[in-house]
Amino acid sequence: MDNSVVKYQLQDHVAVITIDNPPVNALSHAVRQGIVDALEAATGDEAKAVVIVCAGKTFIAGADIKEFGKPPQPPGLPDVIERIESQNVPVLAVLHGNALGGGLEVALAAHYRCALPGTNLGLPEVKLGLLPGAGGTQRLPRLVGIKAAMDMILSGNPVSAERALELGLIDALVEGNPEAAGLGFVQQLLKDGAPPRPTGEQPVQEVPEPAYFEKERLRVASRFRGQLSPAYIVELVEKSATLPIAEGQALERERFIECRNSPQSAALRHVFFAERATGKVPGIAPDVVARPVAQVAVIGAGTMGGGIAMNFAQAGVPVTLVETGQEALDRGLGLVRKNYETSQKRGRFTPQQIDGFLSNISGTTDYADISTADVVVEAVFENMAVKKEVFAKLDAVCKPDCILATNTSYLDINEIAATTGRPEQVIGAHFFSPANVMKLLEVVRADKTADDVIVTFMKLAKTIGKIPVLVGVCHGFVGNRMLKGYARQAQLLLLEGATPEQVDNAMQNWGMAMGPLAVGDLAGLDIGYRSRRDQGIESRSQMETALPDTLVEMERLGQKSGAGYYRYDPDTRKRMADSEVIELTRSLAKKWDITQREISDEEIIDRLSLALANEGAAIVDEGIASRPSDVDVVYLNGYGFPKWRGGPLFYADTLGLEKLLEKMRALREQTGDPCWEPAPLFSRLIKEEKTLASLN
Ligand code: 3H9
Repeated sequence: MDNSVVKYQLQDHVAVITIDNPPVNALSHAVRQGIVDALEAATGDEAKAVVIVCAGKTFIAGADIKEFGKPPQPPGLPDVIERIESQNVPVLAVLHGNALGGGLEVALAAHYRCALPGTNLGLPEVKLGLLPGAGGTQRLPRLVGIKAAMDMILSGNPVSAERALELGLIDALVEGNPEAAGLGFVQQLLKDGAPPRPTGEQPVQEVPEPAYFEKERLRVASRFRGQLSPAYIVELVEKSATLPIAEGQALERERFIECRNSPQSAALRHVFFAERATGKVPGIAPDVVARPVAQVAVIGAGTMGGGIAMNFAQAGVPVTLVETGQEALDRGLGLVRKNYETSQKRGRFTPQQIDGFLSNISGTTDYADISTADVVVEAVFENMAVKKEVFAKLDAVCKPDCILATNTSYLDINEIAATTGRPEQVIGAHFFSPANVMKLLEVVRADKTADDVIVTFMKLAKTIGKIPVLVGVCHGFVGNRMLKGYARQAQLLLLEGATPEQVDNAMQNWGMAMGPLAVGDLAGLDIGYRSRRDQGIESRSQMETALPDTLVEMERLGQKSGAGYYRYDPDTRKRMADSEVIELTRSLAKKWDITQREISDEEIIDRLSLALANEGAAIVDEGIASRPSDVDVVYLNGYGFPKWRGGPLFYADTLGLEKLLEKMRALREQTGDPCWEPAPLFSRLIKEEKTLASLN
């Protein structure tokens, strides 16, 4: 037999099943059917053994995620797994690249496993709001023990082939071409008279005390707040020790289907594809290629500049930090070194790795030293005059085709570009703090930015491990523009009678990494204060910023001064509600003629989440973002929006656009605030009976 994605050959009485379904050999319906047919053929041919191997760069990377949400087509993966395990001759899986999810489950059902060095083996289903649905929770503990299996399935993180060998997950490491290596291994098995060895028939290794499972349950309840699949994973791994494989798998299947059909998994699957879609820029011809980037410079060795430089250094791209004076430069380089010392203490990098990174970073106070750089990222003080001055200098010293990027959070990049004689080489690169940690990078296309500059920067962003989202020029680009309305609602709610704790707790319980006021205290209230003064807004002249302006003038700057919206314990940094702030909101409410009232958590959640969705929809409509999913990616990766809610615009679809409009109209009625005028895109989509997702 042979179908287009699964090939079958008999070689020396060994059936070789080769899966060839690029790009990642996902277990699509055709692959599942192909495996079953090939096993049938192997039985018919009286093969002495079966080898399952993959063509291309990787073993099977999992079920085909695109098929979830569509009507299931038999054979399902559990049937395929069952068919593999019950084969009456030894079955060997030969792993290379990635053996993930359903891919690892195929390997677990095989009787023997070998892997090439460099293979990643894992069950990442939890990251998609799922649990392994084809025996993974039942077979992995049988091979590696409960604790190792629990860690792998709950974290979703893969282990290396070397670690897999230590754990007993594979039988051997093999070298060379996967098929040839597998055939060599299987011949040895045959010579040794190795029998079929169904994993499901083996007892579970190393079963811990009940207290261990109790601890895991508690850990999961706090770490995966609001999520469905992690608690089920603990249950299923625990049950693997006592239930026969068939019963364990039946329970796993039931739980898997519930998770697969949940809005959480739909959201996380959306995130998976959304994060991959950002790299596809509409309107740029496919023949536009990225320029090579061999040398980068970063202007400004402050916290941001240093963090940006670390990204390049870690990706092996030599980077020069530029400062105005030696003292500032030394301080900046010292900060980078200190950051690396912290990561070494945390076990993130080895001293050797850090030496390598540091050898990629040099410093200078002379712009002439960066004349050969291919890309320069400016990360100086957020002030138009200062930035213009830097760009004039860069224009004078940098080679003509050097890309000049600005790490502004708000400023008009067209204005910055116009100060140079090469506006087509100017682009925005809005990194998020801490720049060496945060994955998001808003790449800002100015009016004249050339297509190949965009393509180069998007590729460079991926090289340094970022998720780049291309956005257009406007105040605050995508993320900070949306943040404005969100933060404004938080302030208005305080004046209307909610406490900082109530607002933060409501949002955190809803899934946000932190509440808006706790974030303000962490970042420092003086940042917004200074920015408002820079924009010419008088202190306490606006209702929505009267409270933070007053707090800053009381020298309550947030965590760094021991008090902001909250008071902080000087030793433990534990936050405490502060009656002084509540009193202050009362007096400000009076001043602004606002009658305070009881506010429900539901209203807090609605007002903050709908403010995000409304601005996000306007951003899409104006073409500032290419698609709704790009807006989601920004908010998910830069602002702590819960991934299992899919992002502000996915959430809007989940709520239903009609319901969303109804809620916004009610808020308009209740508050009289024009901000609740729904973005026109919502009504258009409703009229066309479409969702925001239809624009992705
Ligand atoms: C599962 O297995 C459930 C079972 O337990 C039970 C079932 C009953 N399906 O990431 P890349 C596409 S759940 C469909 O850029 P890389 C991806 O969209 C699954 N498509 O490459 C992209 O398409 P495009 C458990 C998939 O080299 C292209 O492949 N498995 C799938 O940076 C390249 O992807 C996982 O969760 C898929 N499963 O990384 C693994 N995977 O070019 C998910 C990828 O059109 N996959 N695509 O944008 C990954 O983590 C990474 O893709 C991988 C490669 C590490 C494999």
